[in-house]
Amino acid sequence: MNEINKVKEKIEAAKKILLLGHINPDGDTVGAGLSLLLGLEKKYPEKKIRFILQDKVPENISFLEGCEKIERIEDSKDETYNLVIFVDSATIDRVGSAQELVKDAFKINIDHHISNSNYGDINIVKDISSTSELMYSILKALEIEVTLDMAGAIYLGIVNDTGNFAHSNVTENTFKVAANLMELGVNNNKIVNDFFKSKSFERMKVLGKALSEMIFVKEKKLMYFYLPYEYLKENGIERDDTEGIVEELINYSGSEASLFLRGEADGKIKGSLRSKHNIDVNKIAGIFSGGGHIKAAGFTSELSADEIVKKVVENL
Ligand SMILES: [Mn+2]
Repeated sequence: MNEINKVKEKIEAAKKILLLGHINPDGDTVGAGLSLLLGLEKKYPEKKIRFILQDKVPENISFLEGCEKIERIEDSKDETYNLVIFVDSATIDRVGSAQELVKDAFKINIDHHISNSNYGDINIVKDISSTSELMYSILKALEIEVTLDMAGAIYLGIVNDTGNFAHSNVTENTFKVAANLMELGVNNNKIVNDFFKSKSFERMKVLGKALSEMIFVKEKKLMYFYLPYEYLKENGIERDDTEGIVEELINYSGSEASLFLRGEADGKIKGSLRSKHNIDVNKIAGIFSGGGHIKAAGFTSELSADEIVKKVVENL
């Protein structure tokens, strides 16, 4: 990793460093950003370092030690930074309104999405399970000691993006990193319970709705479900409550791909795609200017749900 020396130089030269992750933060963006925040704070106590997200950290992630240090965009409008480090964000747009804090700062882009546009002045983009797994090796390379709080954050990030070590993105290195984190004292059972087995009532109900109303397109082995915004609003369903629906849709033995569509307040539709074996859903998300990974991708579209389904079916 040649870039790492440049990264180190930039960190050492900067007085004020801003870390940014994506909108609707998940365990990986929080895990990668939080572990880096805690590590940098410890190694460079004289520097001002902040980790800012547009949106709130979901309940089932906020048990992580140090999570209270993560700030929201509205607390921090007027600051300027020498260095901005993006984590788990395939494009600059993914950080949402936090973009306005970037200004002329030097940009480091740390990510694992194959669709990453290499928007940084330095890009460390690797095809690996999670940005958190990547962050572990970056912290090591920066000679930052990984402590238990950082280890917990990284572990959760890996669990998030690998579906608890079940997806095809898991490699030998993923297990090696996980083993190292457990050596540091990570309680895997507690993290997995706090993260997965802490769903809200609304979340369980909306999952039930999805499972009873999902539609299967037999010719293309596609299982899909559309949740209109009105339903979300009327039933007090938060965005986090629909997490995981797309993964449930692909559990059907007959499906090779799944699509979950959710209406947004602005009238657009957010789409999530999953693939079981060989279908490249990154490509399909690309039709709607989205992206992600071969087996998991997403997009936002102004088309109607019917039009989106039609296009997806045509391209499968
Ligand atoms: Mn990720």
